[in-house]
Amino acid sequence: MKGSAVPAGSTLEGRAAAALPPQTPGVTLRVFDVQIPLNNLCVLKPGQTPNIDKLMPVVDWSTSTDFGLETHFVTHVVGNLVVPQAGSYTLRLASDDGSRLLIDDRVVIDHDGLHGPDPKDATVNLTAGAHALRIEHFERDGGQQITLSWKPPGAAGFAVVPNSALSTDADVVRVTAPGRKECEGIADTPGDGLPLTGVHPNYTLTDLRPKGFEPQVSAMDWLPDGRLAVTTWGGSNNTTGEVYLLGNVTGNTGPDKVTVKRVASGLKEPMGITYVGGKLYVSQKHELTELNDTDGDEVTDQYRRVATWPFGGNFHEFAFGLLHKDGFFYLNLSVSINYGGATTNPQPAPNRGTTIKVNRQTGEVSYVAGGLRTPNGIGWGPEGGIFVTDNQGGWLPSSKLVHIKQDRFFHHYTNPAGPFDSRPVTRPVLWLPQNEIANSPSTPLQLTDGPFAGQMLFGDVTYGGVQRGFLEKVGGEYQGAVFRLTQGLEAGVTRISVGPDGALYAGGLGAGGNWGQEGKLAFGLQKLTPNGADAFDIRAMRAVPGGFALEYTQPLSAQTATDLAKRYRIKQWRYAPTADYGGPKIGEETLTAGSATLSADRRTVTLAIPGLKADRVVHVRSPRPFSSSTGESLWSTEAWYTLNRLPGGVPTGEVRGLGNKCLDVDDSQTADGTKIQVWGCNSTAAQQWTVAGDGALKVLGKCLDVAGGGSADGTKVQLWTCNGSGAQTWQAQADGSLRNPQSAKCLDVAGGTTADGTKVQLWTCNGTSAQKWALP
Ligand SMILES: [Ca+2]
Ligand SMILES: [Ca+2]
Ligand SMILES: [Ca+2]
Repeated sequence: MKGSAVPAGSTLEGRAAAALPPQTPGVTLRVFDVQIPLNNLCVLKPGQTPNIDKLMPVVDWSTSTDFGLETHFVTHVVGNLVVPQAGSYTLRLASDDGSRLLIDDRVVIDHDGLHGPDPKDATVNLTAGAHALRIEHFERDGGQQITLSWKPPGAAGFAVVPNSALSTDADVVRVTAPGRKECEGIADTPGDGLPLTGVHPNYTLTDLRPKGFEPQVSAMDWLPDGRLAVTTWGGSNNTTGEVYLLGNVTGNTGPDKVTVKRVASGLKEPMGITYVGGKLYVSQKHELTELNDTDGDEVTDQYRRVATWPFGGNFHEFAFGLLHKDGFFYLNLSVSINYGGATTNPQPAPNRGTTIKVNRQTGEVSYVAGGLRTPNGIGWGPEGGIFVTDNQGGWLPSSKLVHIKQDRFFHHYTNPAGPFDSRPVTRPVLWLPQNEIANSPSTPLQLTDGPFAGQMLFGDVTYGGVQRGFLEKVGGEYQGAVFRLTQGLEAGVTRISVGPDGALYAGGLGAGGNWGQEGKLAFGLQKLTPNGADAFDIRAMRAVPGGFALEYTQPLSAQTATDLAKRYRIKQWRYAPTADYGGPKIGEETLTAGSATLSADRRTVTLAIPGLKADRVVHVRSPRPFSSSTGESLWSTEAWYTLNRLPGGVPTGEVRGLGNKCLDVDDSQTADGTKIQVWGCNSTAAQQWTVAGDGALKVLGKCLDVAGGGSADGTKVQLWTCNGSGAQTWQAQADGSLRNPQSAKCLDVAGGTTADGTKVQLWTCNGTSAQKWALP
C-alpha cells in the first residue's frame, strides 16, 4: 500500500519499454494465506514467499480456483498496463472484498473495506506504452472477486482489460510456500517486529561493482595477493557460470577502483570456490573441477575433473559451497525437488541431501552426514566444526542451522534412503523461524574479531541481509539464539566472506519472479567494513537455569530498567517435522517473565521464566522504547533461542534410535519386568526418559534395567524399580551407542528392525545403527 493518490484526470507517465526485463502477456497473481479475518487491506511483512504465484491472462477472477484459496487471504497483482494510444482512460475496479489499484506507483482507485463486488471508477490520462500496474486486495469470507475493466478513448462502454494490454516478467522463477503469512502490526517497525531495512551502524557499506559488472555471485574465496575470486551462477540449467578475479576490493576502495578479470567460463552452475596450493577449485553441479592455467595469463586453459558424485540432472541438484582442510574438500549436495518444492520421489540420483568429503589427491568421495535438503551454505564454526544452513521444505518446518559431524542425520528423508536415514535425528543448532528471521539462509561463517567475536553470521537470499547467531554448548551440544544483524544491501545475500581487511563481503543473487529479495537486484557485490561503533544491541542470549540471561552491548538506561520484567514479551513453541513442505508452530504458548534482574554494570538482564520447556524455540521481544544509558535505541529487539536442552537441570525427553523410533515402555505399564521396545514417537510419558547423573535412565518413575544383571547376547532389557545397581547403569559413547559397563555390552534393537513393538536387548557392541541412540 505504497504510493500517493492521484487527483482525477491526472496524467501518468509510463516507463520506457527498454527498461523492462523480457515480458509475456498477462499479469502475475500472488496470493498470501493470512488466516485472519481482515476488515481492511493490510501491509504484508516483507520477505514472505506467497502461497500461490501464477501467470494469469486477464484480471477477472471470482472463484476459489482462480485465487487458490477460499477465505482469509491477501492478493497482489503485479505487471504492466500496456496502453496502445495516449489519451483519457476510465479504469473500473470491481472487488470483493476491498482493493486498491496503483498505476506507476500512484493510487488511482482506493476501494478498501468490506463489500461485495461493487465497481469503482477513476479517469486518468495515460501516455502510450507500459505503465506499472499493481492491485492489492483482500478476501475476508463469502464471495471473492477482482475484475479490472477499462473504457479507452472513444470506446462506447467498459470491457475487461484485454490480455494484449497486460504484460509481466517472462520466464521467471515462481517460488511458493504453504503456511500462514503475516501482516504488519500497528506497533511493528524495522528491527522491532519487522525485518530491518538499514545497514547496521557498526558497519560502513561500500559498493564494489564497476559499471556494467553485474555478477550473480554463487561463491567467493581469497587469493594470497588480496584479490577476490568470485564465481557467477549463469542461470538455471545453463553452463554459463564464470570465475572472476577482482583486484582493489580491500581497504579504502570503490566501484571505480575495482578491477575485473574473467579467468574461467562455461561452468555448470558453480556454487563453491576455494584456493588451495596455488590453484582454484570449483564445485560445479556434477563435479569438482581444478582450474589450470598453462600459459601464465591466469586464464584457465585446462579444466581437470577432480571428482564426481551422484547427479541426476534435476535443476535443484546443486553442489553447495567448498571448504578445504588437511587435504580434503567438504561440500553439500542438495536433493532433487519438483517445481513447486516437493522432494522428488523417487530421487533420480542416490545419496543426495548429504555433506560429502573429497580427497584432493585421489578424488575419492565419502559421505559425512545426511538428511539435508537445500543446504545452501557451509562454513567453519566454533571448535573448527562444520556448520550448514538448510532451507524450509519437506521434513523442514522451518529453515535451520545444523552442526555437521560424521554419521549425523538431519531428518530429511529421501527415496531411496540416504546413507544415514536409519540414524537418530540430530536436532538443529538453530531453528530459523520462517519469514520471521529467515526464508532461504545461505553461507555461515564465524567472526573472529569485533563486538560479536566468536559468533556466527549467515546471509539469506529471499529474506535478505545478514543474520547473527550466538551459540553455546548445553549438555555437550550447541544451541543458541539468532538475531537480526543488517539489511540495506543491494541484493539478497547468497555468499558472505571475511576479507583480509576484516570487512564482510556480501555476494548477491536472485532471479526474476520472486526468487530473491523483493525490490532488490538479482546480482550484487558489496562490503561491510567495521567502523569501530558498537551500537546498542543484544550481544548474547544464554540459557540459565529457569530462564535466560540477555547481555547487551551498552548499559540500560534508568528509564528502561524501570518495570524491566514487563518490557519482555515471550513465546515458546516447537516444530514437528513431517513429509509436508514446511510446517506450523506447535503448542505455541505465551510466557511471562516472573522477574528481571539487572546486573551491577547494567549490561545483563537475567529473566526468570516459569514454564520454559526443552525442545522449544523461545522468542523474546522487548519492544521499543528500550534504550541504553546514552539514549541509544535498541537496534533489533528480538531473539529466537533454540532451547533443545534446558541448562543445569537433568535432561529429560525422547531417546531416539533406529529409524528415528522412540525408546518406549510397553503400554505405559509400570510393573517390574515390563517390556522396553521401540515405537513411533508420540510425546507420551512412556517415552520421556530422564538421564540421571548416576548413569540411570529413568521413565515412569522406574529404571532401564538389564534382566538379572546378565551379560549374554539377547539378555532382556526391561523396566525395573531403580536400585542403583550396575544393571541400571548406562554410558553414552562417542559413536552414539549406549553401553552398560557391567556387561560391557550395548543397548540394541532386536533384529535391527524398526517395527513398532520391537524389543530392545543387550548385545555385543558392533557400531551398527541398531545400537545408535540420541539422548535428550
Ligand atoms: Ca470466499
Ligand atoms: Ca468476501
Ligand atoms: Ca591461460
